[in-house]
Formats: sequence, C-alpha cells, structure tokens
Amino acid sequence: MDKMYIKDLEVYAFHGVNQEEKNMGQRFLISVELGLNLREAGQTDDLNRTVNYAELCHNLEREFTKQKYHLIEKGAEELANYILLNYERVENVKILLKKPWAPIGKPLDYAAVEIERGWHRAYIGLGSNLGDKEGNLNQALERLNSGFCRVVKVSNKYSTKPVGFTEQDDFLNCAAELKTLYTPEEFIRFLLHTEKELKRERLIKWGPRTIDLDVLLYDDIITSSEEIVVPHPRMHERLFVLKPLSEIAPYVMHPVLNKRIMELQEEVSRIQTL
Ligand code: PH2
Ligand code: MG
Ligand code: MG
Repeated sequence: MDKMYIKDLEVYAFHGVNQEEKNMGQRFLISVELGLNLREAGQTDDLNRTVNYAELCHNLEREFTKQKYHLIEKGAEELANYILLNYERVENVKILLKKPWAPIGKPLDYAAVEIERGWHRAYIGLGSNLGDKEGNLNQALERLNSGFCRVVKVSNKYSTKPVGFTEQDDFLNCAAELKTLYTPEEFIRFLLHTEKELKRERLIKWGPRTIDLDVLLYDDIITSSEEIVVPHPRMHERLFVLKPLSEIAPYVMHPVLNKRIMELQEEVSRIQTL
C-alpha cells in the first residue's frame, strides 16, 4: 500500500501521570504513517484526491490538545481513531508518539509508543423470526452503522425455513459487509450488545429470536476462542447464510475451505432449499 508520512510534528500539550506535567505541559512529537491509495492523486495532480497533510497537521494538533490524558498510549489511540474516522481514504495508520522531556529523573532521548490501527472487513449473517422481522433486520443494520463500524453492502432479504429446531416460524435472513475498527472480540461484543438492544432473549438454543447477528468472516483470519470462532463453523452448511452472502461476496475466499462463497453456495444448493 502507498504511504504518506508526517515526521515529528511538534505539539505542546498537558498529558502525563504526574500533576506537574498536567500543570506545566511539555513537548510531544507526533509521527504518523498513513496507508492509502495515492495513485489517483498521482495521476490527476488533484489535492482533493488525497489527504492534505498541512490540514492534517493542524487537525492533529487541535485533537491532541483537546483533553488531558494520563498516558501517551491514550493520546496515540485517540489520534489513530481521529484519522481513521475522519479521513475516508485512509485504510490504516501507524502512530509514533514521542515524549522527549518525559520527567523520569534521567537523561534520555525520548520515551515513546507506537501503534498500528486500521479498518477491517467483516461479513455477518442476520436473521429474525419474531415480531416485525424486516423491521428488526433494518434496525440492526442501522445500529451497526455507527461508532467504529460502517455498513458497506447489504444483500436482499430471504424468507427461509427454520433449520435445526424446526417447530418455529420462518426466518427472514440477509447478509452484510461491514468495515470496522474493532478487533474480532470487540466486534462480537458489539454484535451481542446490539442483539440485546433489540430485545433478543436467549431462551431455547436455535429457538425463535427477534434478531441473530453472526460473524461469518473477519478479514481472512482463522481463530477460535471462548468468545468467537471465525470463520463461522456452520456457515458453509447453511443455504440461508450462503445464498445472501454469495450475492454480496461471490468471489471472497473461505480461508479454511479455500473455496469461494459462490462455489460453496452452489454445492449446498444441490442438497438444500431455502
Ligand atoms: N438460525 C439458526 C438456526 N436455524 N434457520 C434459518 N432458516 N435461519 C436462521 O437464521 C437460523 C436457522 C441459529 O442461529
Ligand atoms: Mg445464528
Ligand atoms: Mg448467533
């Protein structure tokens, strides 16, 4: 990926664990490395197709001095979030935040932290078979398009027969592509929180629900923890997942099975109907 750099932007601010740092303030040096596509700007010579680094420097100074933090970790995290949420072209950032006058009672060049943050691509499956099914899916999508998440694409909605526990009403299912700044664990917690807000009650496993939000894919990671298993362990067996997903992500690879979503959908279509 192309890069843009700002090196050692000097900003006077009042961050620090010690009270004297909060009173007196000190110099900080902010370095940022932006990952973004510079080809369009390179071809057109148009400032509107890139990031204006002069403007960015002024904005970084303003953001960095808005509040007082204890930690340079917090300062770096806030700068990364600010850039990613306000500069749409930027896909990832590296922030190096130096504190050359860190009051540690010893001479040093600087104390510093460096963090890397960026947008991740996730695909989720949505399902509802209780109450206003379409309304529930729409409300969930609206809530997911906020904070550290953006809804990028949504499939059509399909009425599907219940799979597993079959003595319940038909589902309405769809799939969505999201971009998110959350880690996989934070992302699943955000989905569970959204389910709760939409009055999801967990009574019977695989039973009726106002809303079910499942992480299907997150970048091309393969991971299992108590909290989250990615890719979703049953997604490749379920037409109610693959049909909508292959509409918005036909060529995306399943990182475990090494097959495209379209191919998985075709395989399952031979033995299953919605
Ligand atoms: N979800 C389940 C179990 N069975 N069947 C359909 N048709 N749609 C679902 O979303 C669904 C299901 C567990 O999450
Ligand atoms: Mg589910
Ligand atoms: Mg679920």
